[in-house]
Amino acid sequence: STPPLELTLVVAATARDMGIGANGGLPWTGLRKEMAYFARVTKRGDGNAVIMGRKTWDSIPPKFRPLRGRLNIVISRSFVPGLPKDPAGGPDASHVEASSLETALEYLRQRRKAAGTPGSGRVFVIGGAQIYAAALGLADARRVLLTRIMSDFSCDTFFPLALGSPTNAAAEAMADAPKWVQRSRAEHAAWIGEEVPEDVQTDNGTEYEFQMWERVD
Ligand code: FOL
Repeated sequence: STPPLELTLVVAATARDMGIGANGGLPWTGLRKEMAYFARVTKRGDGNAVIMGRKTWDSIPPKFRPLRGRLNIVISRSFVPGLPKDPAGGPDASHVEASSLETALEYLRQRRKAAGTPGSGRVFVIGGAQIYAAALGLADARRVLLTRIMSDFSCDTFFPLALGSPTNAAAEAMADAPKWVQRSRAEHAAWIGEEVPEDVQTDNGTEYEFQMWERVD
């Protein structure tokens, strides 16, 4: 049956300052095994959806767009307000356009009444900063699959939540701030449905580590 609509944010960010982007794209090139992890995890299971902002959509190479095997939902304030329409040819033909994260989620809630259709599986929020911030403001945001990039890159866009950094302790001490905890490698593996490597990964000379964080409240 259809799982509850909970949001999982997927992000790769620098360990030092949670940098996620530069000049309209990713700050790094050639993290091929990391990108393969992103693709596998967001595809696994049936009928998953990926929600992204318009700038992130524009940043994906056209040959990979829409992201295959997933219902792509793109958000822009310039899109027609109200409940999104399925594109001609059905919801897997290309992508669905929504004017806000809220209307995107309303659209998915409607679709999920019919099990076995695209959009009835897991829902991933894949950026960028504005869409992550909107998602983190909702109680539906339960989990962050964070790839922590150990090397430093110059960034102009940042993930709007400090996970596992000293500044987070201060944020968490504030009243009402949601608390985020890092899950074990075994819990992470069980949720994504594949083994999670224990050691630091290296692609193209860049070191990184796969983590899963969950909101506890
Ligand atoms: N999360 C993580 N962990 N890594 C990322 O690189 C990442 N990138 C975005 C959002 N969350 C992320 C946004 N940027 C593609 C390109 C850029 C992008 C997201 C996806 C993309 O082309 N994906 C293809 C794989 C292409 C390939 O195999 O090289 C896909 O099918 O998912």
